[in-house]
Amino acid sequence: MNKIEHIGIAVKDIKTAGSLYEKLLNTSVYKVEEVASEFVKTAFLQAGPNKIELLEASSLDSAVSKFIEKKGEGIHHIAFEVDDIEAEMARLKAEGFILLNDKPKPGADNKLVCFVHPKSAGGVLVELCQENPLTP
Ligand code: CMX
Repeated sequence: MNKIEHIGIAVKDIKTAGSLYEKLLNTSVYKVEEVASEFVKTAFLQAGPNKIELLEASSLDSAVSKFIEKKGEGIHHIAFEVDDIEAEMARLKAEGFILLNDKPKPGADNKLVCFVHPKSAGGVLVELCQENPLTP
């Protein structure tokens, strides 16, 4: 695995949280994107080399909605950049980690992603991210 690609933060309202994080990080939201397949609205901020993804649930069925209901707003996942997501998924599976999808799936910000269940990863929801070669 390479660097941390981003940190995902669950928020109740992406506009309110966007303003808060813009002040906190002294930068601007540079991209807002709805990921229909994950039932989330996302907003991205860059602070130096660090990327933050704000996540608002767009449906009560969303993983983010359940997370906020149980734990409140806060850090939801850590995403690591990988060069070869299928190889990394095979490696983690062989090591006994529980993958939440069998194949890489399209995620926000032109990435192919796979999530690792927090129960198998020390209580942290981990995301693998690879640039999606099919998108510009
Ligand atoms: N971080 C740490 N622990 C988490 C968690 C998170 N983000 N989300 C849930 N958990 C915990 C729950 O609190 C629960 O703990 P306890 O058993 O101790 O109470 C445990 O994980 C298991 O929960 P579960 O009932 O099996 O499953 P949930 O319905 O809570 O779903 C998860 C958890 C991880 C399977 C689900 O959130 C998921 O599939 N996530 C991957 C997809 C996703 O998060 N999409 C949104 C982001 C998309 C994007 O970044 O673009």
